[in-house]
Amino acid sequence: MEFIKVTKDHAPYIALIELNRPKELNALNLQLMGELRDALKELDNDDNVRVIILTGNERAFAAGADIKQMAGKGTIDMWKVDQFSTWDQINKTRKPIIAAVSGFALGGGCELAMTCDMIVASETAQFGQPEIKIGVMPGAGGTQRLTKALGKAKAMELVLTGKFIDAEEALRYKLVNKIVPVELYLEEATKLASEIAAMSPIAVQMAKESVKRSFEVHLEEGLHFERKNFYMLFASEDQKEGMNAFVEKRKPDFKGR
Ligand code: DAK
Repeated sequence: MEFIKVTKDHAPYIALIELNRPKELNALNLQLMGELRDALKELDNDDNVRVIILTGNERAFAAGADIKQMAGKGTIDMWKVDQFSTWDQINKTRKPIIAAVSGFALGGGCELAMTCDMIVASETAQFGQPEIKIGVMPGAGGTQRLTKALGKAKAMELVLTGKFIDAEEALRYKLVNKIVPVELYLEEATKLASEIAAMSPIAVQMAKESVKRSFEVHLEEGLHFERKNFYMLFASEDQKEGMNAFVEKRKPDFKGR
């Protein structure tokens, strides 16, 4: 891996993926995106990993797709490149992914953070979809996810002007879970990840799947999906452990079975 760094034992059951093209503000070139896809796939299959944190560095989470790599491309070049496999992989990763964002999260970088399940932001974080300023528009979910998070008026403003919003505004619009001082953003993301990692990983993954489903289907269908997952969890040892631990007034020890 040249452009990302993967630490599997960042904390118990928590893997850390760091985007690592600091000079280019973590601009997402094709190699980086391929590495990210492969790492997520591997971590999703690793029983010792329950939660994944995705981060950049203090200055930039990611300043978008690599404009220098895209500049000379034509439609067919863009179409031929298998870019969607990375976004598909993020979307289908069963384990929760927390984005720990500091500095710029722009264009594909903002889309990447929004595709994660939660965002812990440093007070220096800036979010935006500035593609309009370079003659294009968001292409990896920005018009959809930003609109769902911010509502039509604000999303339209950001997408059509390329303006950024700061961490405070992102929190107000419920784009991020919390804001913390810059020196604490990774620590806070790790705390949140650890809380989740202490739960049954099967229940966590089914709950994540159910919450995500609410974005895809109408209420009746979503409730039906949720109910099936709820019943399914009674086939797990973790359900017995969790409920017995409650009755016995002790801490549960979930095994992911
Ligand atoms: N691509 C390539 N290089 C970038 C970059 C980018 N997106 N962003 C920054 N850099 C490079 C700069 O060129 C500079 O490199 P050198 O000139 O030193 O070699 C270095 O990073 C530092 O940047 P600056 O000197 O510009 O730093 P400043 O602090 O002055 O400004 C900035 C920071 C973030 C405001 C500025 O760099 C900026 O505006 N960057 C571009 C932001 C942007 O427009 N992002 C959107 C890109 S388009 C899709 C998947 C993804 C996408 C679309 C489709 N499919 C799956 C279909 C995504 C598209 C995009 O994201």
